[in-house]
Amino acid sequence: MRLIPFALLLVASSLQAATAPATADSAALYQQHCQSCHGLERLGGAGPALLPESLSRLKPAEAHQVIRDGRPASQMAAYGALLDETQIAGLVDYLYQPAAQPPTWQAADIRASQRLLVDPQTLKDTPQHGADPLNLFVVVEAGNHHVRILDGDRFEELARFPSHFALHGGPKFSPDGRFVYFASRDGWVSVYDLHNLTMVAETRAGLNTRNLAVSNDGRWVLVGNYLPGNLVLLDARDLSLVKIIDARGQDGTPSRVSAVYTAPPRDSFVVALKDVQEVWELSYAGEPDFQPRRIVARDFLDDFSFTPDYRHLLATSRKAHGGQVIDLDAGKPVADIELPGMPHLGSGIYWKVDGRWVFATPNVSKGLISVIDLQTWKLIKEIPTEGPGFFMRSHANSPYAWTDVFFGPNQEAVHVIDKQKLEVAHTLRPMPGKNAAHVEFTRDGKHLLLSVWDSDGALIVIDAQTLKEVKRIPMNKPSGKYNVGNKIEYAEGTSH
Ligand code: DHE
Repeated sequence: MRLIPFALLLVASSLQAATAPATADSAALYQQHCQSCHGLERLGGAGPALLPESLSRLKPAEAHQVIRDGRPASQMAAYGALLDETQIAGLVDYLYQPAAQPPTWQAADIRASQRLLVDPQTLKDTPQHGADPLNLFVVVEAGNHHVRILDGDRFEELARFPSHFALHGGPKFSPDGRFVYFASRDGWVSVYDLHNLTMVAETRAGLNTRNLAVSNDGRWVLVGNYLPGNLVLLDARDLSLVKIIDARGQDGTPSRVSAVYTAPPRDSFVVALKDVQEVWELSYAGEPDFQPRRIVARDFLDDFSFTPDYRHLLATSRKAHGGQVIDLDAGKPVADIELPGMPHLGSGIYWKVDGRWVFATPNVSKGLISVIDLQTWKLIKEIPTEGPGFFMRSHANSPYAWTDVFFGPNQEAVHVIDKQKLEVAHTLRPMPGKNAAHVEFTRDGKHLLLSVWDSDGALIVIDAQTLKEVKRIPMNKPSGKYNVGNKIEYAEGTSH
């Protein structure tokens, strides 16, 4: 998917907010009031990192308000009584400026950050909660930086615990579904034991992280970073550092890492680079050396999806005004797919129509779902929606694919698409006026959980056949939720 315009939108809107220029006083104010929580070099501590890279999603006007009024339900205090408006505006300007010395995060920093949070001897090897371990849901409650574990049969909560600030992307699971791995935007990687409902270990793998992947043999965690631009390989048992792999193109150009995924049938990690036109494949079969196999792409890559056999990957291409298809076996791009708007191929899903695989992708700039034939790479259908969308989900046992209307005035709507007719069959508005978004099915596909992204939002359980609401669990911006069984089986219709 080509995500730049959305990111640019955030940055562009942030540039419109007026700020007073930072002065020498601003740096001193930072040291006096902020440094103890946000770190000496703004790298983060008890509070999040405050580097420009970390703040790209927060408008300066919002930062100003948080400094003045504090942030509810967090340790961020209000400084309005201590600092005047000009001092706050100068401080905000200071935070959005690059650090005088480019920040570094090296092997010694990663090693020093690693913490074991439980004595492994005390952990039991069987589930201690009485629920079906393969039908648990891991729910990220973004509004208050917590995670909930739900029993996917009874939709009851088994555990709730605080996460690092701003988890992002899908958590990933060990092959047996026992351990779940989280990444925060500030680079913290944590592993949680779903049998014992306890956090096991954490390590800060970078300063600004994209996402992580877990190898299909459960031995390795690979973390993709924007800052520093690298891949960090961790031992999946305790998150100790194994190796740092600099992200550089074959001509030495440094790059950020857009995304990393595991490709189970290939026993490899596949990595998209953001600033050089290369895809990397790193095998973890046998005794791996994690040397990247480089595939030259036709364009820069952001997030991407695999075809069902993991032979091809589909990524957005601005040059092709749509998507590029890369053949991992042949090691080269094989097709361009012309698509309108800004397709979000990383969120696409596949299913069969008349025995042929199709791939459907939402579009972050146009109200439509593009459906592509995976044999011919041709666009076969455009399904109109009420506005641009972000996520898509289905299940092999469901006749429907679900997609949101994430952007624009109709963001309360969610479309239910008939997978065979390739048309919207139903449009639901689960909480009028509030953003209905991300969906995930139970392991058997009989129910689905839908997020309403609002501080006064909810996780809504829906019967996948009748589309009737079964249960509503109030939550503060539940972002993604992930079913253990679907994830470890890399099930059709869910994210991988
Ligand atoms: Fe995400 C997944 C990139 C903004 C919520 N998002 C991903 C992944 C990538 C990505 C590469 C896949 C990671 C994985 O699952 O391993 N996201 C980006 C961006 O580049 C972008 C547009 C801008 C940015 O600053 O990063 C972006 N993402 C957002 C949001 O604003 C969202 C809506 C709220 C948030 O939490 O920040 C958001 N992204 C999500 C979620 C997933 C995700 C919930 C997991 C989807 C899944 O079902 O697996």
